Amino acid sequence: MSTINFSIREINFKIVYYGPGLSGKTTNLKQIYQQVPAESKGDMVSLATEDERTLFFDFLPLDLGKVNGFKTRFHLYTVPGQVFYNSSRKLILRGVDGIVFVADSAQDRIRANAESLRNLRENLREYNLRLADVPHVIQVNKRDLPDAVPMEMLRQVLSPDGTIQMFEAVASEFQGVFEPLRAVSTMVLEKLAQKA
Ligand SMILES: Nc1nc2c(ncn2[C@@H]2O[C@H](COP(=O)(O)OP(=O)(O)O)[C@@H](O)[C@H]2O)c(=O)[nH]1
Ligand SMILES: [Mg+2]
Repeated sequence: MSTINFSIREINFKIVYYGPGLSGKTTNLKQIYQQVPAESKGDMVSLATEDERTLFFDFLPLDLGKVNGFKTRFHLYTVPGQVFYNSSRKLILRGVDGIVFVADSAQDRIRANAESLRNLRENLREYNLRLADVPHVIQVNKRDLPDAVPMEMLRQVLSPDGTIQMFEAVASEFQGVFEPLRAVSTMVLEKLAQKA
């Protein structure tokens, strides 16, 4: 749910990077943080364990220019992927405007991807939302892996009806990082325009 502050002409959006553990969600935010000029970003906040795994979330505020005279501020969040952090994942979905689902191309993560997508749908239900209600795209990350599963197979698993836009990425090499963010941001803005 976007929040609009009319007095300072600013719209805030919440984008959540969701997906199984170690698929590259934090890497996306770090890469975005590095590429965006200082005046367009706030501090990136990571609450991580000693081995750098996301404990609660990573957070990055981004200013993505003006729309109809309103400053658009995007708040990017990631979730921890480990099974036992489901309460954190659920909490971070509160008020979500858009979702980038980061899938892992590794052969042995096919099930983890499917399970995480199922978990996303289940957690959204707690807010009376269906995935179809929330603008979302899939980033298929780690395309550089020698055992990367063919895109077509991942599509069968994650979007069998072909309705979800999918983007190939090597987030660690900064490939395919901005495309899914741009796509979901556009969808979020279009949805807002429809409501207005
Ligand atoms: N081979 C490869 N490794 C990646 C890629 N993106 C991220 N990684 C690595 O995957 C591991 C987990 O990444 P991280 O962003 O912490 O995953 P998260 O649990 O989803 O936040 C790290 O070692 C990253 O360097 C990629 O595109 N290709
Ligand atoms: Mg992480």
